[in-house]
Amino acid sequence: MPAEFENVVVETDVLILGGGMSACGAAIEAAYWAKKNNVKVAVVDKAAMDRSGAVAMGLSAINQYIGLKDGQNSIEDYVNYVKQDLMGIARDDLVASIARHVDSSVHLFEKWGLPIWKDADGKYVHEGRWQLMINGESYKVIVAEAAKNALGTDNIYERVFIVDPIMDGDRVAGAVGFSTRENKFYTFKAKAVICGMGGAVHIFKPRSTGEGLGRAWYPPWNSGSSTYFTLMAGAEQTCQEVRFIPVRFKDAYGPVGAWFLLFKSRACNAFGGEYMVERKDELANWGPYGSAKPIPANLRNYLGMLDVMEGKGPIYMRTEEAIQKIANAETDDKKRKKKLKELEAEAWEDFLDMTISQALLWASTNVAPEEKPSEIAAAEPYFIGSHSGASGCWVSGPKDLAPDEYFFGYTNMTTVKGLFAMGDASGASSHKFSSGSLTEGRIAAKAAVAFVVDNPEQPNVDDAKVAELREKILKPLVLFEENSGKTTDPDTNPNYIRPKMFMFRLQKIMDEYCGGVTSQFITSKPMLEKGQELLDFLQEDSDKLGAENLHELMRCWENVQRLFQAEVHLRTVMFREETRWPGYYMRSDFMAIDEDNWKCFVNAKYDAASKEWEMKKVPILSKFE
Ligand code: SFD
Ligand code: AMP
Repeated sequence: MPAEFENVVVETDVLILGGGMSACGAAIEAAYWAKKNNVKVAVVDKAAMDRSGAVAMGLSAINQYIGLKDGQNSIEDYVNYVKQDLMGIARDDLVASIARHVDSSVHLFEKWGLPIWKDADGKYVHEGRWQLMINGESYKVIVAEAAKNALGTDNIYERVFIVDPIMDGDRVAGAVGFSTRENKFYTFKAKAVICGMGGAVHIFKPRSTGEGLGRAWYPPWNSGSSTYFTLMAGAEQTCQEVRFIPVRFKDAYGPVGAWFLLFKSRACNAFGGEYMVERKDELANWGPYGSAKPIPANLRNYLGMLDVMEGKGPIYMRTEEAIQKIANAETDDKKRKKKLKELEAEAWEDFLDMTISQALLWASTNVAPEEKPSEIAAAEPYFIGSHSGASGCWVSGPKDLAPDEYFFGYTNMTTVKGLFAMGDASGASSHKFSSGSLTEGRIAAKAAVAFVVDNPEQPNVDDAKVAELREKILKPLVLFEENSGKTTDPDTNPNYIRPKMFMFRLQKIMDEYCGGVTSQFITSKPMLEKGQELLDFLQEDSDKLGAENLHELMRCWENVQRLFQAEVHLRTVMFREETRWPGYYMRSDFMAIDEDNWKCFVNAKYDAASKEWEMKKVPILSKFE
């Protein structure tokens, strides 16, 4: 019960929220500048940094590497690529800010011990133009070790779940949360806070239900904490309509990048038709982006979806064809056999490094990728500012790259004084991936230390407000304790709702009304309005969440955070009256791109006191054009 909870107060200068890729980058950079400026730094992660966040299972590629030193590509090339891929909606200044530093982060990974594939000449092996192949099962362990060495474990708080910000007027003053293992309520007081609590998963009903429940492409433990925390602080959000729908190997969500780019595989429908070829005329309907190279991710999705809607599924990744084609390029029989073995090993390692369940599914369904194709499908929506989605905070660009309107003091600071965002938490700067997220963490941390040096006074922390937050956060334990004995089955009780049931309700609303898998990613104003009405009821019921133990308390708050991620998404989809990213979602009432009226960002803001939302259009400006 709450009375048994110890109050733990931590005072620091820079508080890093999250322990993932961006947070590790932030910790490393902050530690360096902190020593020079006598500034204290702390990291808080809901899990254990060695295996927390999206890279927990490892990865098989580093998806952002520019190759500046070798003159392979320029920063402008990358900026153009990202902008085209996002159908014209991206912040050039932010993308360039990361791109100009990302190579140095990749070189650090190698120095710390990450094996990056090399060819016979000692050059990195590319998966595609921007991607490098790695043996990345231990990627996160290696990066976390560097972060821990830089900061010292005394400054790292693991298994502490952050819920709300502490505010001093318009300035952030810290954060509150609770231990997921012990009865401890944490108050972190800080002069600057950097938010890197990842993206959001399980907002929409996943394809994997029942016995596969919980399996997702992106990590299920990233539950929208970044969006919730920054919304509650009053930070402006951007691109919250730009969800990411990844095409993945069906049911175990194995990524497709290595197959399309490294193995150069085709995807075909059940009748052998290749949608990227047969439907290429459709691309002309989508503005200047349909002729971009590569074709934007959402348009690639869309062409496949059209096949599925016409009943031409399943869609298959032609792994067998791709492997045989590469092996058959060897003229000598012995070499061909050797090559085949190598390719088989690479195919399995791709998943064993990154999405182990896909390898398990192959094994359990007798798939030999060199012999049999595998089904692929468009997955449920995810919120991820670092991949091919764009949702996150509206942050300041760097002074030298940002147009005046996009510069407000410190790089990567949100519209709230002292609050910074990075990785999945910062928006409109897609395609940063693991390497770019770590790089953005470095950039944000350097700026946050500068903010603390310029603003050395500790903002005021109102103890009464903290006590109020503590009561609110621990309330689900009280509701359960006081009421669970009143029914024979603790799952069915009129006085509280358990977090799992709450999550199912949220997912059903989003799936059916906001363009999830079962509605073929299609929605419209009337559907969204109905969805909003149902979300309002869910908002009311969120006050009645009940938790049996600490683990369920975390589940309760994860789902409140998901609810706010859902609402800001739904409202932004409703506000933008066009279909700009077919293949991510389609507005059946505005089934076309509208360059004249909607080639702009849509930004959203929440006022926690009045519970009111504000939506607005923001022009796309660039110093690059
Ligand atoms: O193949 C709280 N990603 C890929 N990146 C690449 O570079 N190459 C790939 O190959 C990529 N692919 C891929 C990727 C991810 C996944 C899951 C798969 C495949 C299967 C993307 C990157 O991983 C991603 O861009 C970065 O990791 C994003 O970094 P960041 O820092 O924004 O998020 P994080 O690493 O998930 O960390 C989040 C942290 O927050 C913590 N946290 N802490 C306290 N309180 C709370 N309430 C919290 N909520 C969350 C988490 O524990 C974590 O530490 S491929 O598909 O393209
Ligand atoms: P994925 O495995 O789908 O997450 O993709 C990994 C990387 O490859 C990302 O940078 C994608 O943008 C890119 N990618 C995946 N498929 C394709 C494709 N068909 N064409 C171009 N780039 C792709």
